[in-house]
Amino acid sequence: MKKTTSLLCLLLALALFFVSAFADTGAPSINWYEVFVYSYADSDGDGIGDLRGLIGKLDYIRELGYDGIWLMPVMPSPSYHKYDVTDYMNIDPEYGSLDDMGALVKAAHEKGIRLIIDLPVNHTSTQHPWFLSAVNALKKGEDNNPYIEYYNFTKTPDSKTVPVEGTDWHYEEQFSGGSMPDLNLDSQAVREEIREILRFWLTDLNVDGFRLDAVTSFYAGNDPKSIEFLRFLKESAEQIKPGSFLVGECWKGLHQIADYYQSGIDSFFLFPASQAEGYIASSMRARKPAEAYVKNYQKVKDALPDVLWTPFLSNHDTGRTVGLVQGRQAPERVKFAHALLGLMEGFTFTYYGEEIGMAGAGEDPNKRLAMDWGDVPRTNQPPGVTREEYPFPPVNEQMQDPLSIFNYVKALNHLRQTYPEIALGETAFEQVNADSLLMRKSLFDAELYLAVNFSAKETRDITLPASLTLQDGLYTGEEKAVLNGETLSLPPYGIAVLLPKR
Ligand SMILES: [Ca+2]
Ligand SMILES: [Ca+2]
Repeated sequence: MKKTTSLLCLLLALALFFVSAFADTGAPSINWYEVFVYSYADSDGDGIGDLRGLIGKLDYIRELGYDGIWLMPVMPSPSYHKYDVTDYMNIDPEYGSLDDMGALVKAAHEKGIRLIIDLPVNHTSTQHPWFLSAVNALKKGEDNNPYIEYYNFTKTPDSKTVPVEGTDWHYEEQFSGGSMPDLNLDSQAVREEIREILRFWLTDLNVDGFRLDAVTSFYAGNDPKSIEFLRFLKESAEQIKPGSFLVGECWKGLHQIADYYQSGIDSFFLFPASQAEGYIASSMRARKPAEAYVKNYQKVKDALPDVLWTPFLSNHDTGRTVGLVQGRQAPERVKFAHALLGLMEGFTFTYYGEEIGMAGAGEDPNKRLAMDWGDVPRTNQPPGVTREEYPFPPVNEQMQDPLSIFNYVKALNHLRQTYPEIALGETAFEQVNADSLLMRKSLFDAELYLAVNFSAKETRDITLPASLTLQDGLYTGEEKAVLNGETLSLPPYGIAVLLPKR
């Protein structure tokens, strides 16, 4: 009975993966790569990364083992980060043109890479024509301007409002000081605009979906209303292009994230697994790291059963992995953090530059440094950078070094692609010691085991069932796993892939 139930759950989960997330486009994209276009690759020599530059790196991304890309905002904006949009149906001229975007999507699809774009619709720029028109009208004392209802203007200010100069009006701004007035998402006119924006990108530009920015700020302090708005976004996207992939930024704890899944959005970033205090990095620091990892993994399973997870270590708003795991002098720790991420179920997201162990912490621009290719000049650094640090060699050097972080991340990505049980299967922990564990991944009738050594020393603590053979592995150094009868010896931070004997 138990088995039938869990099989049904698994079938349901798979149905979600294959039918809902990816209707007619084949296997799901399981390894996603987040790109900040500004800092990535410059095609025209003006020092700013652009879409044509990214097109030139698609082979790199594909060979590294990524089959999905999330682009931080590409729409016109007065800021370098472009989270304050002035035109939702265009490309910022710094990055290129709509034709370039069309070419990027086409080229990505030809290489089997899906592409989603950031959609910040909690707020616009103060320079958006809607806001300029509304404010202009209020200053003239006109109250019949159609754009006034697009924002939340009020005459009773609070800590989240900003005065409109020369009037007694104030507007809501959740991200204070960012020149980012919140949209009034109750307005039917705003919802119609947003539906048209979704249609434009999904249909005219043929992107595969969206990363939804700041979803808990849609209706700040009112989760049910934010969830209702997310449902509107999901239903609209499904009507426009079934199978569109939507992933939301709900920067909260597990239980609040679980509530947000009720919206029908495909997935939400697993913030509790990310950053220095998150499940992955904190497990590595624990006195009994394997036990800590399993305990954390189980927490996620309990809170988020039967939904698609999107775990990650870092993004453009967080410190980078090198800092999270004290990895500057210990690249093996950086590699192993990636492995602990990659062994998780669901779609993993990796921020550009993590594949070479780039550093970044503190002020936001420091977390968004120019990609370090080595064979071409870096782009300009984003304005406001106070610390430029590259602890490991650039891409072109790491490519040549079989023991580099780059080649480790590449091997990990390929492992996830070779054995879809890892990302899409069900995870069970067969043996858990203080410093090592044996996990089983099963998907329909396929099954594999992963033996993981969490320590900086060799281990022989795992006792294997006699029915397994050593198939593959992922190693931070030159030493590999050895199976002698039922005794498996694993090198420091070593991971062995074992299959049932046929
Ligand atoms: Ca450029
Ligand atoms: Ca809002």
